[in-house]
Amino acid sequence: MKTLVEFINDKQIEYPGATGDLTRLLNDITIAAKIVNREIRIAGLADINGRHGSTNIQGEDQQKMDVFANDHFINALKHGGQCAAIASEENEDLIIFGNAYSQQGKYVVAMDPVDGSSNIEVNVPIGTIFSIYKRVTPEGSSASVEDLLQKGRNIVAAGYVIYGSSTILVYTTGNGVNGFTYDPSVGLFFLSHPDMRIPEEGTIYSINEANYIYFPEGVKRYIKYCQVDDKATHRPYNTRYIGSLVSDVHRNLVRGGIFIYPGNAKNPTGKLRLLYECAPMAFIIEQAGGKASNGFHQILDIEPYGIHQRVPLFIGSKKMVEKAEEFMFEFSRDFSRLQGA
Ligand code: P6P
Repeated sequence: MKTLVEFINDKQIEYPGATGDLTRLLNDITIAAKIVNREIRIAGLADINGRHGSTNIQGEDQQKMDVFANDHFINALKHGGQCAAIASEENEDLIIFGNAYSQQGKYVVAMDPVDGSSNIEVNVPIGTIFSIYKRVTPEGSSASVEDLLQKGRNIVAAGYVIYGSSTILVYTTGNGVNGFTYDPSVGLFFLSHPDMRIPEEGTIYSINEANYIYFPEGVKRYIKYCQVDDKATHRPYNTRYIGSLVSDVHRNLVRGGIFIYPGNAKNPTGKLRLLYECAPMAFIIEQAGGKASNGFHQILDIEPYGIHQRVPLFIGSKKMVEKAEEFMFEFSRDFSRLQGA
């Protein structure tokens, strides 16, 4: 039963030039995740349910847990000294650490401290999403937004924590994907899902069909494709939609499937944020053998222009994403118009 700390340390040994800074940064994230997990597990008792009474840059009601988690992740990263700045869903502006200790940090972090937090009060699984980049500005100087506005291809490490029936941390440093289950009785994460690979095909499609009439034609055609009765291709597929990105993607990583949050007539760029939702999840899924795009271009190749930029997301089993992309290309005149291309 290898612990997460042992696993990270073993992996570090595989990198001769490693200094241990990334190891310490991953451990800082793990500490904050344990604190968040503790509160989520007793949310109904800890006065952590419901709205905080403020809104975030997205204009969304902040949940008490959003603020609690954001504070703890920022605190852990600030005092860890490896991180020079954070882009968080909960903060309009970049969080730049001004102390000299943090300014020496080699890395910056993009994070969604608690994704899907409104699900807490109905006891639906939620998650934390993070990605780590090497800063492009000189160590010792104050970090800046250019340190975060990097393509997902530049991600050094990415992961998520799913606070579900069990708490599992899934992460990659670009050399495969591994999952660790938290044992609260000893306060440790243990390797439970070694070398995770997403099936190339699946029979689950995950999309909020309430928005059907606003979808691009290519998405509508793909949904109808999923519903065709054809036993040879295991259709009709099953539809599953939890309304929690980490949960929907984790299920597909384990079982196979596709998750789609498309652009639509109301929101041409969709709802999900590139930097701290789509890119980290895309990095993880690609590392597990899957695919992630905006329907046309791979998520990891998209050059960000803003830390809260939104993009459409098609993510999951490689062949399923490619089939959806075929429909998008075939009917792209509609999507390009939506995208204002
Ligand atoms: P909708 C949760 O609010 C979230 O950001 C993701 O976790 C989830 O996939 C998506 O929004 C659900 O959005 O519009 O279907 O409720």
